[in-house]
Amino acid sequence: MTVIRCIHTEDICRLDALIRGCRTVTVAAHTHPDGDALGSTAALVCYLRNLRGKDAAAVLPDTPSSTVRPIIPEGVPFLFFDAQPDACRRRIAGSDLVFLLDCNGFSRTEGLQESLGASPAPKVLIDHHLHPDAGRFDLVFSTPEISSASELLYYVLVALPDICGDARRLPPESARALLTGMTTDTNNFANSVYPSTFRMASDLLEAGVDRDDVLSTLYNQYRENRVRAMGYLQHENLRITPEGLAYMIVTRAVRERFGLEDGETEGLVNVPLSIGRVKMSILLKEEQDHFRVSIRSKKGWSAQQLAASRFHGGGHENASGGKLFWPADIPAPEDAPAFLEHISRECLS
Ligand SMILES: [Mn+2]
Repeated sequence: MTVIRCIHTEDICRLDALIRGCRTVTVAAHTHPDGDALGSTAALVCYLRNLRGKDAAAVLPDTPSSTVRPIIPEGVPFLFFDAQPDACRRRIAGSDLVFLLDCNGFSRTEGLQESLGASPAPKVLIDHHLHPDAGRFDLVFSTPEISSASELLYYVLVALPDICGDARRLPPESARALLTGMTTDTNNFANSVYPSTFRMASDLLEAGVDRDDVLSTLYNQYRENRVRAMGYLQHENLRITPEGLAYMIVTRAVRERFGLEDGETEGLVNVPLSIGRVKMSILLKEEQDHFRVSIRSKKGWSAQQLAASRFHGGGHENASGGKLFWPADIPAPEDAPAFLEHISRECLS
């Protein structure tokens, strides 16, 4: 069986004891949930409900976009803070075990932060981002040397005595959600793939997960507008600096023109990296008083450092995110291109 270095037998025993001793479980993840956040939370909730008989529910800071929402299996309880703040607060207050997945600390759970921090329940972190806020948790499974939170959760679940290394014992909904989460975070086996990632995938296919159906759910259900907007942004909006920084800015006007929904630009930031001379790619999305920033970099250039030093953010070495505020960081949204050109000269030459 694959051994993931951050998974220790004594921690698995403690986790098993925590699960045995609890009744009501909250499984939380980061804001703007992506496929990995949804896949991993859905997988854990299904495991806890179907195999351990617990009253488990996922509680997320905000409603997922329509592109990733189909990842949630039917009938699995999910609560979203932006839609039902009181239900989320009650759920967290009434839980005697709390998990945080795909997220290195409570600070990335926005509206949930206060309730999660105030909960006296034991807390378990299962995550693959850098710099885990380990001091706030009773039990931590964390490593950046893995594809996704879904993969790490897979190896935690199969180490538990009731699964005992046999993926076929996982509830089918959990198995499918784990493969789905890993597929989205690796961009369908394109980045952050480790030997353990392929092993997990083979195990899950052997356990009966229908990968064609997973891929169809993820990549063949887009709206026509999204495809047209992607074409427009790459043709009309993409700029590449002499130093090799590619950037695109999804303004409110672009969003309105194509009727773009939150989440529909997911993956677009990766596209410019296919150009030989591009070292880093940045996508800005205009919000109320800031841009949401996604950064991807090629090997040798750190998206993580740029996100931390210029965009109040972080993440992974080659895939990070953050925010760019006005008037604090730039005078007005129109000044974003000049700001990016400046960063390019400073950081990439
Ligand atoms: Mn992830």
